[in-house]
Amino acid sequence: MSSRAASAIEHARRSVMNYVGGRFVASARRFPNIHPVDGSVYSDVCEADRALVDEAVESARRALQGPWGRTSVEERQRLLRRISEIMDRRFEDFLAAEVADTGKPAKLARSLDVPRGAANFRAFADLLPSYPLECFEQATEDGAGALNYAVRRPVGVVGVICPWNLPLLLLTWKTAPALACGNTVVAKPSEETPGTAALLAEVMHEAQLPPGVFNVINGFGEGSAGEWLATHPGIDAITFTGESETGSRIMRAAAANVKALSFELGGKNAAVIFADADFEKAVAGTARSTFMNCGQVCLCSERVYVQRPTFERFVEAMREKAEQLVLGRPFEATTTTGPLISAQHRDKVLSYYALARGEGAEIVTGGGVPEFGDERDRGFFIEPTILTGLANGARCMQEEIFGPVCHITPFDEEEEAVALANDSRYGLAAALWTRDLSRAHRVARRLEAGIVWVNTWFLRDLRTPFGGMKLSGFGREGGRHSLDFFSEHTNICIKL
Ligand code: NAD
Ligand code: 6OD
Repeated sequence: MSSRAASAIEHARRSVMNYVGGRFVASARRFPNIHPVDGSVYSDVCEADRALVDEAVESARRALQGPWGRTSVEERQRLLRRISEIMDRRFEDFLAAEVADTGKPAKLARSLDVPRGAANFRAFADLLPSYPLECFEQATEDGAGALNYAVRRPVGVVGVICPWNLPLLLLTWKTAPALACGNTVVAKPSEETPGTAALLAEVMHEAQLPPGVFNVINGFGEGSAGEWLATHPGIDAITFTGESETGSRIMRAAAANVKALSFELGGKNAAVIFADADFEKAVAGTARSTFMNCGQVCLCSERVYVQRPTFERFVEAMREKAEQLVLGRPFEATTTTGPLISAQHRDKVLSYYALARGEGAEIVTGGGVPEFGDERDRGFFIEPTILTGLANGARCMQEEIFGPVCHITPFDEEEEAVALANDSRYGLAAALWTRDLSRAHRVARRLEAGIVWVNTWFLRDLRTPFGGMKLSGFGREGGRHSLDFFSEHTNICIKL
C-alpha cells in the first residue's frame, strides 16, 4: 500500500464531526461507524442533538441572507469548479472513507463513486450559464401585447437527506445543484456512512465557502437529526433519497410547513431480455445490473424476464456469473463483491431468501451466508443468489430486497413482457435487451419507469432527468430538472 493510501485510511479513522456554521463540531454523544467487511468499529461519529440541528438551520439562513445570497452565476461556477478540483486532489481520502463506510470494492469506488462526486460539481458548474430564462410574448386586446419572463432565486435552506448505498455520489448529486442555484444546505448523511460527508465538509472549508452555506449534521432518522431536519420550520425544501416508506414519513412531516420535496425512492426494477438480444452482452449486463455494489443500487434489476427460447441458457449463464463473483476485502485486486452494509440489512435480505423458499422458489445458486474462516466471518457478506419459479404476485417479486439477488421468469410475447414488467408498485428503472430497434423504441416507452436503459445499464448523462414514478418517488433530478427544483421562479408580466 502506498504511503498516500495509508495516510488516507488513517484520516478516515478519525472521529467524524458535524460541520455547522463553518466550524467542525464534536459532541459528547457518539455512535460507532462499523466497517461492514469485518464488523469492527472503524471510527466514532459525533451525533448532533436538536440544538445543533437548529444551529445548522439558523446558520444556513444567515448565510443565505448574507453575501452568499447575492453571488453571481460566475462566482458560484468558479466555486463549484474549485470544489471539484479539491475533491480530485483528495481522491485517495474519499476512496478510503467510502470503502471504510461501505466495504465496497475499492475498484468500484475508484471508477464510480469518487469520480462521480467531483463530476457532479463540474456538471452543474458547466450547466449554470446556459440555464435559459423562460420568456413568452403574449397578445392582448389592445394590440400592444405583453411580455412574460420568469426570473429565478434560490429556494432557500435545503435539507439534503441521503442513504448509505452510494453516499458520496448521492450527497454531491444533490448538494452541487443546490449550491449552483445559490441555496444553502444542511445535509444529513446516513448514520451508516458518515465518512465522505465529513470529508466534503473539509473540502468546502478549504474552498472557503462562506460559513453556514454548507452544513453537515450526523444522526439517525426517527427521533434524531433526520426527523428534526424534516420537521424544521426553517427548512424550505427537502431532497431525499432512500426507502419509499421513509419518504412517505418525511412527506407527512414536511406537510405541516408545506416544504418543496424531491424524492428518489426504492425500486423493484425489471430487466427484459428478448431472444434476439446479443446473448453474451445481455448476460454480462444483467449480471452487472443484479450484483453491482452487492445489489445495493436502487437501479439494480431484481426481476429479470427472459424470452422463452433463451430462458434455460440464460439462467445457466447467470448462475455461472454469480458463482464467479469473488467476495472479498475491498483492496484485494480479485474482489468483485463486498458485504452488505450492516448485520440488520443482511438479516432483512436473508429473510427474503427464506421467504422465497417458503413461496416455492427454486434457488438456482446462493441463498446463504459464505464462510471464510477469517475476520470476514464477522462482516456482513451474503451469497449472490438467483431464483426462479415464483409467480409475479409473490412477495419476493413485489417487495424491494436490496441485495445481490434476482428472480428470472420466462415470457413468450412482447405484450406479456410489458405487462409483467409493469406489474409493480415501483417504477424507477428498467433495462431492455434487444437488437430490434423498433421493438426497443416501442417497448421502452411503454415501461412504467422513470429511466429505461436499452442494451446497457446505469449509463449516466448528468443532463438527463433522473427519478421514478409510483412508489419510486416524484420529481426529477439531473440537468435543468435539478436547477428547476432548487430555484424559486417568479413570472414577471409586463404590459407593453
Ligand atoms: P432509509 O430510508 O432507511 O434512510 C435514508 C436516510 O433517511 C438516512 O439518512 C436516514 O437516517 C434518514 N431517515 C430515516 N428515517 C427518517 C425520518 N423519519 N425522517 C427523516 N430522515 C429519516 O434508506 P437506506 O436504507 O439508507 O437506503 C436504501 C434505500 O434507498 C433503498 O430503498 C433504495 O432503493 C433507496 N435508494 C433510492 C435511490 C433512488 O435514486 N431512487 C438511490 C439510492 C437508494
Ligand atoms: O446516478 C445518479 O445520479 C443517481 N442518482 C444514482 C442513484 C442510484 C441509486 O442507488
